[in-house]
Amino acid sequence: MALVELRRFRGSLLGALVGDCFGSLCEGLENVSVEWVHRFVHTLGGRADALMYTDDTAMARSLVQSLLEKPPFDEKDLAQRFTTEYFNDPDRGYGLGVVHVFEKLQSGEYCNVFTPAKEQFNGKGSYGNGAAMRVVGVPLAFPCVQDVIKYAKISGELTHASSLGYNGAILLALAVHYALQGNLSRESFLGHLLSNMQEVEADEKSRSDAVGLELGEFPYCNKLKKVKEFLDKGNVSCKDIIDELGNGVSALDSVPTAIYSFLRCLDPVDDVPKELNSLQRTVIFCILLGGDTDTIATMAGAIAGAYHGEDQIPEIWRKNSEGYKDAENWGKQLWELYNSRLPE
Ligand code: R7I
Ligand code: MG
Ligand code: MG
Ligand code: MG
Repeated sequence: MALVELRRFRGSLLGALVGDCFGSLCEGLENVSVEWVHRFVHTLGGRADALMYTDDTAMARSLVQSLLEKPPFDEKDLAQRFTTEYFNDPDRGYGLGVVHVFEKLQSGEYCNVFTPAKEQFNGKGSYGNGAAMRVVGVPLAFPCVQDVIKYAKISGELTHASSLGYNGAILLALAVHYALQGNLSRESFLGHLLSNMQEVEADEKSRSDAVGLELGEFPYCNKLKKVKEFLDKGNVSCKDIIDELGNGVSALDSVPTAIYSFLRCLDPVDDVPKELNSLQRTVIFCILLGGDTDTIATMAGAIAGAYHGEDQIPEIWRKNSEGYKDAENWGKQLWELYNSRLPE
């Protein structure tokens, strides 16, 4: 395996941060106007305060810190960090269900840190996008695909016991993993993701969870095929993207949309200001979709940042994002960790 450049690690954490901070302004809106987005981009320089990050970044930060301080992976430490962070700063816009997991972990009545997540939604576990939105540290810490899959899954299972939830985290982690390698064609990028997800979704629990939710088997693979179809078509409308790929709070309705947004924004897009580079375009494109904008933009930003590198995130974008210095510093530390784990 070849050495991966530092700019990609910092780019991925910064892209994720900017996506969350900027996207949070529109979370839950059905319509985000092109005029509003243009005004936002052009007045960024005059803002007095940085935009605050939300639960997406709060949890991503806990995961990165745990990966750096408790290698290779310590689920108890991670559960503790998620919980402590939530109780220190609960008003970051957390999902409505996941707070029960933190309350149970805090109660001290659970010795197995995975049990509270299994009790969510009448024992079915959450299929929200919370496991995917925070996973970026995993592909930045582990160079080997099998480790990326394994730790994306375990880190997700602390809050999201439905395979629809943690498989979304696996897919997002894989997308960042392949983006880090740079220089992939859209076809080979999607081809790698599809082949990995065919294996991931073939297991018994993935099949039965998907069938139980009336989604049919291999729901992520089917969405990836739709992503390919849309890219081949070219100018697919916002409405078709929302109808077919989704812009909602479930992982299945948001992770493939983030992947699509990254790939579509490799080329210029109508409605996005022309002077923006590919990474900036990706973040703005996600915001224009409306719905779960902070989360879709943070996931697409993580992929785009890994692919394009931090050079595409201008100073003014960073400075408007709370905690950007941490992203820069942790990007460097993850880069060192990743490279130390490359096979000889
Ligand atoms: O997944 P999660 O952490 O939420 C992340 C979202 C992101 O948009 C963040 O920016 C933040 O705003 O929240 O939190 P969960 O509470 O586990 O899941 C989110 C939502 O998905 C839940 O509140 C439910 O509305 C829905 N959901 C389900 N609904 C029915 N049945 C998740 N799983 C189920 C389910 O099994
Ligand atoms: Mg959020
Ligand atoms: Mg919210
Ligand atoms: Mg969100």
